[in-house]
Amino acid sequence: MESKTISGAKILLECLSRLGVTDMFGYPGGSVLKIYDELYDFKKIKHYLARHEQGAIHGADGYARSSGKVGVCLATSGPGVTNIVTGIMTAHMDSVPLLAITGQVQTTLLGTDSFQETDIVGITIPITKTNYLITDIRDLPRIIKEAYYLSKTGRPGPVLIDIPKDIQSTEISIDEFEKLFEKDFILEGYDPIYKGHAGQIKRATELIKSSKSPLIISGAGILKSGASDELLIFAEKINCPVTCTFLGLGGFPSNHKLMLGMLGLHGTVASNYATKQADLIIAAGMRFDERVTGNIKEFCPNAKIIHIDIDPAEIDKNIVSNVPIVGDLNNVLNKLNDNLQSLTHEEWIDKINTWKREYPLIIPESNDNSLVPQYVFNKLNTLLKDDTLIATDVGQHQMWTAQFINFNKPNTLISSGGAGTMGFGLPAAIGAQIANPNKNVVLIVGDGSIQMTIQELILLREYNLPIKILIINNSCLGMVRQLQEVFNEKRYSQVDLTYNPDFVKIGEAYDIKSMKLSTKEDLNENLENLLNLNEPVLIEFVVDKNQNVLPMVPSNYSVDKMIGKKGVI
Ligand SMILES: Cc1ncc(C[n+]2csc(CCOP(=O)(O)OP(=O)(O)O)c2C)c(N)n1
Repeated sequence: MESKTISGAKILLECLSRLGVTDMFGYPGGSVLKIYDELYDFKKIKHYLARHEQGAIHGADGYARSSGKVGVCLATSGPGVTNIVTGIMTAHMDSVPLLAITGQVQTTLLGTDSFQETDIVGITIPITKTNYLITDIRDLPRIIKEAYYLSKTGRPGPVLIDIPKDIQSTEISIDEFEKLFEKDFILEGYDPIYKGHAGQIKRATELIKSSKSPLIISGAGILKSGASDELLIFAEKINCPVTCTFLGLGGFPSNHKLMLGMLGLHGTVASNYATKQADLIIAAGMRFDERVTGNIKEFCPNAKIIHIDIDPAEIDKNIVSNVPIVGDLNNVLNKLNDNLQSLTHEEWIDKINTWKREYPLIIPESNDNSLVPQYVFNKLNTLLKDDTLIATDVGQHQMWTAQFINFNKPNTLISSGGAGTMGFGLPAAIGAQIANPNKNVVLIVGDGSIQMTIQELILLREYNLPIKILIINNSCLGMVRQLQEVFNEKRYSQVDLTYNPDFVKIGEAYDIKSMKLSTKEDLNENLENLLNLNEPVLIEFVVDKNQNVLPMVPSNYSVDKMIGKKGVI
């Protein structure tokens, strides 16, 4: 006879599945035993077994970033959940919709320092949109629905649900479960504003009409609200140059004539100069992070600011705006497009084009046949197709990716921006490939960062993921070495990675086709073919360690005070 009851663990899976979850990433343990037991027969959700919880959470993150769906990660209590804290923080900083489901010791043992007990709800308060400890199975259906809704609406973000062991194994009748699931939830005080205020939009329209040198700064909000098409119409209509934050790359086509590239710390000269001279900044879904503003007191000194964001907490947080508009960018830009006639700013655009011509990105010459990283990136840019998903890790390779690779399509860059989490790239690429089985996924990663989550390589083989892993091996922790060169008189403290493993052998040990490319000839002969193979491939590029990411705004300087504008410091 079929069971007429349902366990907390099964409720969790059933609710997730009804909400549309088809994939989850995780790692088992004693406190999630019951959930894994239910998963054994539950065919509606596919589980991907990472080899470290950090891999599981970044996997869920890459899945979410590349698809817009909610990423789900499951971890056991104690060391299991503390291993996902970095990933939760990473998702929180970049507003990624995630559900972290964690096991907890049974309710009667809470607060007793029981085996593998940790207060994960306490730990993650500042890095989740909200979090829950379940103490009554009857709350479970509502909370799962609520958590899912919260993670993906308004400004998206991670939500954590901590489920004690006894709640997972308690059973209630199926009838009761159905009734509980049907019930609507009420979220007091949570009411994201999607429609911008008409009066403010009118004020913005007037400012735009009277501006002589406007600049749009496009942030990740453009991508999250799916407003790239609206932005394109808007920028073309008012003939306004566009610059992007790092996470905003892809929101406006890199190859568009109005595009200036990235701004800020390693931004283009044209972008940073433009912020200095603009009389109007239209900040769209960006948060004036210090990597963008440099010395905030000297940022955009001549400009009025229109700031559009879905999160009211962002308005006037770092920069005080003249016209604040809280709302969804799609709606707001749509409205602005309706209000505005075509405009021209020829003089301003000419000025910007002069900067673009005068300060292009430089590829240093290598005397012999050896590889400089910029040469590799420039070549990659000619080979990678527009719809390729490009995941990166953190460091110089990440910034060269931002500078040299054209992002012409939305949501094609998957990278840890706000947190800058090393070890993010490989598992995030895995998540992206799982969410997008028909797309090409390429990971660009440093020799330092790949070693932080290298164990996840086995998932490429196990789940047949044809990801191309490109290791930029400069035998050092390049980005820190660069800082030491510029700020610490070349006292290269603990950044040397001469003792690296043999990456080709590592790839082969995971049964992945692997190859080392050390010269321009090697690269020109092999790279294109390797990128086109329909199987996982690991390519190690051996590059000059002395190269720096330039230009660069020294810490706390005004962004127009870049060093290395001509490619040398
Ligand atoms: C978890 C973590 N630890 C330390 C850092 C500081 N950090 C930023 S970049 C970097 C070096 C990265 O080296 P590598 O992966 O080899 O890339 P490269 O800069 O050489 O391209 C370090 C140590 C970080 N961002 N994240």
